[in-house]
Amino acid sequence: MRYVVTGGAGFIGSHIAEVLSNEHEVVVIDDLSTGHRENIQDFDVEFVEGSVTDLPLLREIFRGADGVFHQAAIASVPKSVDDPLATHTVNETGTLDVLLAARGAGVKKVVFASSSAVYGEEPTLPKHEGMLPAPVSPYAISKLTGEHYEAVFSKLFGLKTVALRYFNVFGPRQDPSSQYSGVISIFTDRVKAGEPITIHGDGGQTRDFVYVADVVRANLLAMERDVTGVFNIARGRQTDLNTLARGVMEAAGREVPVEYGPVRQGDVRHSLADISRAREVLGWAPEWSLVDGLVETIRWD
Ligand code: UD2
Repeated sequence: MRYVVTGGAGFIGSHIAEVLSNEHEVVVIDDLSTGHRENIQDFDVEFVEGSVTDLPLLREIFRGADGVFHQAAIASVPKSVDDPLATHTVNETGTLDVLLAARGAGVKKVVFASSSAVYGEEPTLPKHEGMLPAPVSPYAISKLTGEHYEAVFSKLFGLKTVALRYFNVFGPRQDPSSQYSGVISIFTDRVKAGEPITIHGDGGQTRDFVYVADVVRANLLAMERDVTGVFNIARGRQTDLNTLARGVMEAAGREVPVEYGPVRQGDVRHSLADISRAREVLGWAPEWSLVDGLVETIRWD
C-alpha cells in the first residue's frame, strides 16, 4: 500500500509514518513549522517539504495513494487565540485541501486527527461522541469543522473518512520547548535535567493521558477497518497532575522540587473520555499503562 502522512515529521505523525514504513510505501508531507526532519531520519519514508495549504502539491503527492493520515495542523489552542486566521488557514482550509486532493486522486480513506477540544466547556464526564460539541477556541472550531467536512465529503462523494478525537497524547518526540507543550513532555524534560517542575494551580486538575503507540494503532485500525465517523482516543482514565508529577519522578528514579503557580488561563479542570465507541466499533483498546508509557518516554533521548 502507499500511504501519505501529512504532518508526518511531527510528534504523532512521525510515529504513524515509522510503523507504516515497516510494511508500506510512505510519503511524509510536512512544512517543518513544528515538525523536525530528525523525527523521520531513521526509517524509510519519502519526505516532501510543503504545506497542506498547497493544493496542487497535495494533488501531485496523493496520486496513487491508498490512504491519507491527516495529522498536519497548528496544534496549539493559545496560538489559535493569538492568530485565529493562521489556524483557520492551516487547519480548516488545509483539511479541505486534503479532502479535495484525496477525492481527486481516488484515495480510499482519510483518517483525520481531531481533538478532545471540540467538547469545550461541556462539563459532563466522561465525554462521549454523542454529546453536542461546544468549542471555546478557534482551534476547537477548526477541528470540529474538519470533522464536518469529512462527514460531508463521505456523504456527497463517497470518500471514506474517520476522525479520531485525541485526548492528551504523550510519548517520545513530543517537543517540550514551548510553555504550551504537552505537560508530560515538559515534566519528563525537567526531571531528566534535574530541574524543578511547575504545576499550574493545585494539581487537582485531571487529564486522560494516552500513549502515542496506542494512538498509532487507533489510526491503523481506522484506516484498515470498514468504519467511518468520530471516535474518542484516550485511555478512559483520569489522572490528576499531582499524581502525574510523582509518576514521572518515580519512572525517572529522580526527585525534583515541585512548584505551584497560578492556574493557567483557559484550562479546563477535568477531562475524561468514554472510549466505548472505539472499543466496540473500531476494535481498539489502549494497551499502554501511564507508567509504562512514562518509562518509555523518559528512556528516549
Ligand atoms: C490539550 C491539548 C490541546 C487541546 C486541549 C483541549 C496537548 C498537549 N494539548 O491541552 O491541543 O486539544 O487539550 O482541551 O495534548 N500543566 C502544568 N505544568 C506545566 C504544563 C502544563 O501544570 O508545565 C498543566 C496545565 O495547566 C493543564 C494540564 O497540565 O492543566 C495539561 O496541560 P497540557 O498543555 O498538556 O494539555 P491541555 O489538556 O491543556
